[in-house]
Amino acid sequence: MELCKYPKRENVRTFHIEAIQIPIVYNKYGDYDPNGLLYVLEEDAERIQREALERFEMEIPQPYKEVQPLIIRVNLGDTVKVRFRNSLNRRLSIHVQGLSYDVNTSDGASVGYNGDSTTSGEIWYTWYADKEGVYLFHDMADPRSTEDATNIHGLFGAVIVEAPEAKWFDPETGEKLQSGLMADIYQPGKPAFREYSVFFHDELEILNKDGEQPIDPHTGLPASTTAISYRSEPMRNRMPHSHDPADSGEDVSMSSWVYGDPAPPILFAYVGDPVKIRLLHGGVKETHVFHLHNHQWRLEADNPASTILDSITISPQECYTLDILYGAGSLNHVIGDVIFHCHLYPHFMEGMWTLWRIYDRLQDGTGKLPDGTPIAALMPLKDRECPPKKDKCHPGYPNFIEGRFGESPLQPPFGVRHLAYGNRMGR
Ligand SMILES: [Cu+2]
Repeated sequence: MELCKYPKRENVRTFHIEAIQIPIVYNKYGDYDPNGLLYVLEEDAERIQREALERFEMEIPQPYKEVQPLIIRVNLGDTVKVRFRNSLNRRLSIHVQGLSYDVNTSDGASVGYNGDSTTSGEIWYTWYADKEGVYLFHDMADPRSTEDATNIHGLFGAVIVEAPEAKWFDPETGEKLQSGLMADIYQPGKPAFREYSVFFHDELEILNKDGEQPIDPHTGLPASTTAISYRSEPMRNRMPHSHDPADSGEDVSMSSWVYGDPAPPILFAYVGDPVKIRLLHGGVKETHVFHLHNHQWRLEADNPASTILDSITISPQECYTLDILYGAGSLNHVIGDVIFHCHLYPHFMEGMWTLWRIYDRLQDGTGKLPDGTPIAALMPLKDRECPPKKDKCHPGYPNFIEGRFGESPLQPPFGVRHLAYGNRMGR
């Protein structure tokens, strides 16, 4: 057979995407955007709308887990075909940044003498996945930054180009994954890794549970809200429980023992798991500084001489892949909750922070957090040693800490001892 006729794998991947409009609830305190917009896969559209509206109608509106920025994954070398259906009462599009496409048919924009590839109905886009990495997409039919436009309300997502032959699975169930912020990625010849997508976005249109503009309790002035992946945990909802200055320290105000878990998606791993964070700025307003505690990465992942970072400035519409050195828990094999946040403190206070939770024992879905919330199962990566099971003497994080929900957190056992105060384990 002539080499040029040698059969090759059919490498076209097709996605059917819609845009839906629903109120997006940003946290358990009922803060919400009444005019939320998001891209979803067509097969999920009806379920997501129904479930999200049901929770929105509760006495205090509650978030629905699957309301999240759309992430689709493809392999390097794939041709990506997207059928975009728009049933909303405005022109919309999908414009991808960084992948190749024909500007006349697949730009998702209406620019100069180029063809208009925005739509009021249905359109097909073709993109070429010619480089590994993470690529933001968003609506370019209305590129304005105002509340009348689409970006502020969440109309963005991303395509991740994985290694050739890589496959992706649900970290909770181990099943094949169609879309989702978090995935376990298996690739030939290299270790499997946890993949976490983290979208920063800002200057949202937010009302509180009573349908009013949220007010900063310290200034009495209107409070802004910043977000990670359609969720936000502003400090105005986590007021100190007493006037004791110790109750307003960071170790209390950020603690899940005192207030429960923050709203933005928590990242889960077993200690030592290889990890890539796909960091994106979905918004169009402000620059942020992504800062991750206790871990570092190289600015250029494949360059051993490259600068080592634990913070990176990210401007609107930028994307980075952070290949975390030494994996979850870093060199000191830390277990527990590791915070990440915008390092501009007003943004941090307005909600832009959450946790990376690193377990030491197998989580099979039967555990409970101190506030009673079930702990979701986490599939161990199959090419690593399975984490040990819990037993009576080794309940695993977070259950080995003798904390009580609603009370100030304690030091971990045999952790930092304070002679004056001690801790309950030490007494
Ligand atoms: Cu910021």
